[in-house]
Amino acid sequence: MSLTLVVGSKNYSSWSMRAGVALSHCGVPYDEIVIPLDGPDTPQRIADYSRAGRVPVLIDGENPIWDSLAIIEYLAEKFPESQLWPSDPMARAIARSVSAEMHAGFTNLRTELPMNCRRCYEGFRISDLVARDIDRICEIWRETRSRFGQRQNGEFLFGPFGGADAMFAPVASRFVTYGVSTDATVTAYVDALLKSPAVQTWMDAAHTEPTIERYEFEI
Ligand SMILES: N[C@@H](CCC(=O)N[C@@H](CS)C(=O)NCC(=O)O)C(=O)O
Repeated sequence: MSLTLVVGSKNYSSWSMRAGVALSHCGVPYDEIVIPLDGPDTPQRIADYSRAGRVPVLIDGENPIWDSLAIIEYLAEKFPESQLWPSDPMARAIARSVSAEMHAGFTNLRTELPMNCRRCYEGFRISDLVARDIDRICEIWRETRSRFGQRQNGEFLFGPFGGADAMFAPVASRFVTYGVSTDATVTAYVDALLKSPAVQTWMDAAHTEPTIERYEFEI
């Protein structure tokens, strides 16, 4: 069966990044279709692959899977050797909980700090609502690092790179873009995540894409 991942512009599409990073981590062959997010035909091009009208979409053979977290779950089942979820049931449940929390929440951060992998906005003012999202994200990272990641001698939330890290990769990119400063534990995790091979591959591709003016802003 052939795998095809349909994503939006890599520099701006954070949901695409989550699926793309997870699939790249699996180390299996796949085709990729990148749909620029600003074209007049963007909705139609996306609709060709998903009636939900959103990217990412993973197509396995003839079958589309049209949501980032559902894609990560599918990859974890299809490629168990990739260890996208921890083997311990409680660690796995917590990895899924924090991934679901990311998927369903942090709306203020996602709205006010859009992903832009190749920009660094100096002096960006973080609103109180976004600061609340950032505090909760850092709390998740500190707790999972101390309870699971460090105990496993890994650099990531649950030890080795996994699905929860893929879900938070666009947040790590935003921390750099918007100059979010935190403590040593969080900084070390952000560094490790951004240096991980799957994230690097995504960011390198993002750097070569055309700019979409309406997603850029000056401060
Ligand atoms: N819950 C979905 C959200 C996907 C989503 O909102 N994707 C955006 C791009 S990041 C999209 O497809 N936008 C369509 C458009 O801009 O036309 C997921 O997790 O995959």
